[in-house]
Amino acid sequence: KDITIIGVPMDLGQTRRGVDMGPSAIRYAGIVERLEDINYNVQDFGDIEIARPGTIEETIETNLKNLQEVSTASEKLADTVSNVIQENRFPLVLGGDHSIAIGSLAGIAKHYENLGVIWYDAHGDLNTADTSPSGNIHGMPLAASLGIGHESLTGIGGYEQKVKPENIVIIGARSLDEGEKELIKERGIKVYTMHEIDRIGMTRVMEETIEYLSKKTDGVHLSLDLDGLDPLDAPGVGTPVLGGISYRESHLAMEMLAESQIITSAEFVEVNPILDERNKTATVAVALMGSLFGEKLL
Ligand code: DIR
Ligand code: MN
Ligand code: MN
Ligand code: MN
Repeated sequence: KDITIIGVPMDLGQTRRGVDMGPSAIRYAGIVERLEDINYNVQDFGDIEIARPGTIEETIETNLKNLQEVSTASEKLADTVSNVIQENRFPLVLGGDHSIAIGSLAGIAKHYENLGVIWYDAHGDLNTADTSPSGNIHGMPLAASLGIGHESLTGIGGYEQKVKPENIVIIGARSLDEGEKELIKERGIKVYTMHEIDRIGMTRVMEETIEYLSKKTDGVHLSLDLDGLDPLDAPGVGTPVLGGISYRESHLAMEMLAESQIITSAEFVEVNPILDERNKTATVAVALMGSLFGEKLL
């Protein structure tokens, strides 16, 4: 399938500057060439325009940081992603912080009856204004996509629920806030924490995930936060957490997804070149995208 790359230079969903340069860093690491080398037709849409903080008048009383700017950008991204799917192309979204998943999912989910989501992340991103310890919207996109949280986030695209809890699989979790743990139990969201990955291995985690989702979904979105990986392999992220998924395990996961052919859209987020070591994290992201799209050694 033909691929359209959409850059989202968003850094307003959290407080460390530099993640807005993620799309540039990933392009510089050679994503277009990498996908063309395995015979895809690749179109680079360029970047979604993001307002600078404070340039949109705040009309809402809230503890959520940069809510209006994030919400405005999310609507733009949702429209763009939706158009790409309409053109029968695969949307590959490059972040930017993880708040952009709100817009991606809003644009994607309306094209499916039962969208599945793989959330590859150290975190659950299941906070709301009430449970968030930080007020950072990048800790909320999965909750917002379930229809839980501030209506300026849940209402993007003109509808509330983008994904059903039983169609979500979180992989790599090792830092969850209390409210997120409650939501996971209450809604029955499937989670493979680092404990399960260590215990049963990435092979079985992916076999089970693919089996679980392919039975009941008609499309699967991969939302990959680079902080799902161990900071030794992906140091250029804003909220690193020790004890993460390795580079090798992540390649295996992407290769198994490629074989399964269940992935219908994807985003790679939280690459922050200012916090990185010689663009290592963007390079890892590009290598993982290569595997996701079927690159093989032999
Ligand atoms: C934390 C951190 N749970 C929060 N979340 C992050 O601020 O809500 N998500 N870093 O990727
Ligand atoms: Mn995240
Ligand atoms: Mn994360
Ligand atoms: Mn994050």
